[in-house]
Amino acid sequence: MLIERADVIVTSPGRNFVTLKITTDDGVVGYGDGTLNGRELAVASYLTDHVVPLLSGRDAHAIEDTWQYLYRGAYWRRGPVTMAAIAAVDTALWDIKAKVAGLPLYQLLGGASRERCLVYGHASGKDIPELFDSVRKHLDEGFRAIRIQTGVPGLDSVYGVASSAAASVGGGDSDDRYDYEPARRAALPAEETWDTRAYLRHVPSVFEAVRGEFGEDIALLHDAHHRLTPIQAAKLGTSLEPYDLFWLEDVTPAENQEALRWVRHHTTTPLAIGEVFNSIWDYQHLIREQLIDYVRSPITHAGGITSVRRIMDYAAMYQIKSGMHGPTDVSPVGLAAAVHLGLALHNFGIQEYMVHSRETHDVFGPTYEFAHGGLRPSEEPGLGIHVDEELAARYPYERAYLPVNRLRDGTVHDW
Ligand code: KDG
Ligand code: MG
Repeated sequence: MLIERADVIVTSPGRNFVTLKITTDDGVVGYGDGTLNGRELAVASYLTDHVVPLLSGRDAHAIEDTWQYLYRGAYWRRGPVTMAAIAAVDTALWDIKAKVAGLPLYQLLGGASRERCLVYGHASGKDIPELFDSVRKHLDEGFRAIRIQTGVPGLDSVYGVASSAAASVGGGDSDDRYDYEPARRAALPAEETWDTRAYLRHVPSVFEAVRGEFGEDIALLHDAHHRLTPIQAAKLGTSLEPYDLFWLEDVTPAENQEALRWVRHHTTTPLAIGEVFNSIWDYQHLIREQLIDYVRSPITHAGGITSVRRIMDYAAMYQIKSGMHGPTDVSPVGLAAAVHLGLALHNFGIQEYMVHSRETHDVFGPTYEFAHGGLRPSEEPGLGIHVDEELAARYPYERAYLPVNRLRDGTVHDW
């Protein structure tokens, strides 16, 4: 079975997505996600100009060989653009293999290790009452694990805080959907102002309030979004210990693996990192020295199912679990792949689930199902994705950027 053609689909049903569609000579179609938020067209060009011309005539079943061919063959290894492009090809080929086998993809990855994948939703509010409403909505919709982000007194806009926290999480009929979409459609990125001391003072009181209101049972998570130094991160981890977090995410900028050693030596709050990593090498020391508890890489940004599986097998040797990134900028194709892999992995931990908008659902037609606080893929062969290409074409690409962050004195800071 040979690859006959590959087509790049760029669509923007509410936000931008890059999807690769591979078609074999006997007409089997597979899809892969290569969306890189705010830099989508770089991946689209990498695929169209440099990868698609290499694919036709290749054995569609030779997934590992194609992965190595694209990774080693480019000479220029790693990087978010390259690895998102490889992920799109890899995922599409797994979709095809599973369709040909007549099996849902998770069966090819070893079969189900559990009933469904526990997910966490995003609750947020500019203040405590709004946050509580958002937590209640999530609990009503069946979430058992919830990420908590709030406004910080004195700061106008803070990462992770939705504009409309009280509305439906996404499954309901309200048009006024609960939404936190950081990439804004505009000619220039929005600029936000940041104050680390104000943040560090405020966050423990938020978790104290949430535990006081909702009790000890819900799994609570928090994302520091790369903004702290190791010693600030250690202080935050220590101050949150009484509230028993499921994890504290991205406490320091991700490039320096050493930073996590300092954090780790000070706090027993579990640590998650890696949504901006794209290679197993980014985890080399973190995993071997057991400096983290959860691996955040999604299939979409780390080279596909083939390479995330490799990272997770390495992590399994050190009792480290998966916690794949699942914001709305990972498309339903990427989320479906994550849920198939998550169902099969022995060291699955949790899956992020930031519900996509209705327009996005209509374009991609995912068949995974949310119930009892978890996601489960459908039993149909492949990934269980049905892209409506005519509908996709009605949503042309619109330039959008993630925000830029500045300290009060104007210095650019990590966003
Ligand atoms: O594109 C950037 C978002 O995916 C990121 O800001 C979301 O940190 C994020 C998360 O944990 O979902
Ligand atoms: Mg994050």
